[in-house]
Amino acid sequence: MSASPVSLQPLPLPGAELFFAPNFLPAAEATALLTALTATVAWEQRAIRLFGQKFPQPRLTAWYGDPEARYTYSGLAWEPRPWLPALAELRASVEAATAARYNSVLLNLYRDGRDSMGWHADDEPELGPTPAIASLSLGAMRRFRLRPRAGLLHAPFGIDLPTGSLLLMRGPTQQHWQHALPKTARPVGPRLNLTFRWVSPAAPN
Ligand SMILES: O=C(O)CCC(=O)C(=O)O
Repeated sequence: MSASPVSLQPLPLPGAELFFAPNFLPAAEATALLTALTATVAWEQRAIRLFGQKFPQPRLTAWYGDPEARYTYSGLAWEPRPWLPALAELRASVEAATAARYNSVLLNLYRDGRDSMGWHADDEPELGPTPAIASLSLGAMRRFRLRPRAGLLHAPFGIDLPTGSLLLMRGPTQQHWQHALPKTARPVGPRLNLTFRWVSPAAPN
């Protein structure tokens, strides 16, 4: 993997610690990874319960990690699948670039502009209060949005995440900000996101 070391640039936002590397992976490597992961990851479309009804999530997902990295969000429990070699290699380079440890990765595949991720913060107890979450983008440009949580007066913030880019959220970011990956009416190719996380039992915050 030729990605590291790279320097992550800080993105100033009050109450957050955000860092960004637009060219974490070379374009050709990002394209090859998108093709390989789309074909080899065990994608699922899981259902979430809303207002007493079940709805399919508007994206495909998968969870890989160390055996202890069990995770629950939106009422869905995840048992980690064993690391694919490509994911293990990426974890090592993301750890080196972000100076943090990760024992799992959540993959989200937004197949077209109708797929999305709603507003939320990654504030589940098993992530700890100040989690480092490293988000690698592959495929079509991904518009990533942040908005302040109650108590923080600030305008919403948006950033375009190109293929091969790496965004790190850490420190108190999840306490003060929510994030989302909205639908788009623009014709758009697949957008793939990998978020590397550390899930308890022993969260290294
Ligand atoms: O696709 C994205 O960047 C959003 C991912 C996300 O919010 C999450 O996995 O919690």
